Amino acid sequence: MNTNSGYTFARDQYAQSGIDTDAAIAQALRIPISLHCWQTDDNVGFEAQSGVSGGGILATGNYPGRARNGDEVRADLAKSISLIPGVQRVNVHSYYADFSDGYVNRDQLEPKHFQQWMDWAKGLGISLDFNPSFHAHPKANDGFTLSHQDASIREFWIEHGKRARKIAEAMAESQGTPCNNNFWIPDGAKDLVADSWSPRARLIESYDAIFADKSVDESKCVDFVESKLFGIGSEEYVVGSSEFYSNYTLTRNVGLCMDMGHYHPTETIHGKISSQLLFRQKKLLLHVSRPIRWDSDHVVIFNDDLKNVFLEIQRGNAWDKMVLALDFFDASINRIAAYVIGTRATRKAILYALLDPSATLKQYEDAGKNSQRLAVMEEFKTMPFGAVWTRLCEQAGVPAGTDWLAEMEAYESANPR
Ligand code: RNT
Ligand code: ZN
Repeated sequence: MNTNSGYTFARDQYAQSGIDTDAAIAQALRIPISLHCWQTDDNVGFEAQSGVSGGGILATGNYPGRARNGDEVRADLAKSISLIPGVQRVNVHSYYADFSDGYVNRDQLEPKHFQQWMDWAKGLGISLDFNPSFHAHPKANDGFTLSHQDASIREFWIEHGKRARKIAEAMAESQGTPCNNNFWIPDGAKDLVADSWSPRARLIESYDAIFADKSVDESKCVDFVESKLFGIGSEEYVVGSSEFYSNYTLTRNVGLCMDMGHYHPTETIHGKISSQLLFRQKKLLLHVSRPIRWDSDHVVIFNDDLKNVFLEIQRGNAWDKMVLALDFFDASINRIAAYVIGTRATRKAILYALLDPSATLKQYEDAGKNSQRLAVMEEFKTMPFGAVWTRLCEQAGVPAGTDWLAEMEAYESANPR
């Protein structure tokens, strides 16, 4: 299909509003998106020894093709990345460590357990991000980790957090770009608690102990902590709430992670971004996700919630203050498809935002011309955006439209699991 004429028309249409589509494509391709390794294998990881799963998160569905080992996880990620335009990173969780020299518990992990990941990333020309893992482990069975009432359990998890920072630092050194290191803990309770205070007080102490290690170079290991409202088994009470982490990160100068699925079921996050960023020096990490009812992790699609997040970033000129990572898992569809659909939707929403007539809207607003502002916002929804997206894919050398489906199907047939 010759899409050139479509693009020429689109470029002219946008140019009439002063928008440079070529520049928007170039910028959209440069913005890194971190692909979460845990979609490949439905969050199972490589710790067969621990014998537990879940712990606050759960991938549902029985579609075949789950990756069963490190090689399959990495092959699936590489295949997915080949079908997605732009700069991608890969986000590794600590339960995806390489145990070929023998299993070690999470308080014993070292950079060498992730050497395979670092070598692989180098070969692919991409960078890694990291996550200590506080779920799916016997010492998380009570539903509490860093905020547990038992000091020995807290100590175990504090040590894990400290080691994760060293691993992230090693990744940064290996790849020559900072490694974003995200802490999410499942701590909370299914039902009413009598004391919501003490776990939070202990959580402050535990994080302070983890971040007290000043030998870690914070320009290499960039730490974030992720809030949540409720989870499976923590429906009533979550220790690390949004308010908790907002205040913790501000007073400690640690990065905040906002997951789009971690708020009330009808609550969206775009309106929160400026309120957060205006108070901080550190970047904001976004877990791009799609909440549906009780689930926070459906495959991301190009919907209003997603568009509004990136429009907000564009209108505040805040691209440099954001770190973008994906967080969804669906075991009911092909795992490559999940990545390709979700990541392409994310990059599509980035491009969409970069084509926004932000300057015009602001001029109207400053002049009190709110009818004009609304009219232009509305008109832009039907601009020939699809042709610009197609051009972006072609420029990046990845299949445009749904042409990637044939490659996914061929890969699926060639790799029966
Ligand atoms: C869980 C958090 C967290 C996890 C990953 C696996 O609710 O969103 O980010 O999904 O760390
Ligand atoms: Zn998340």
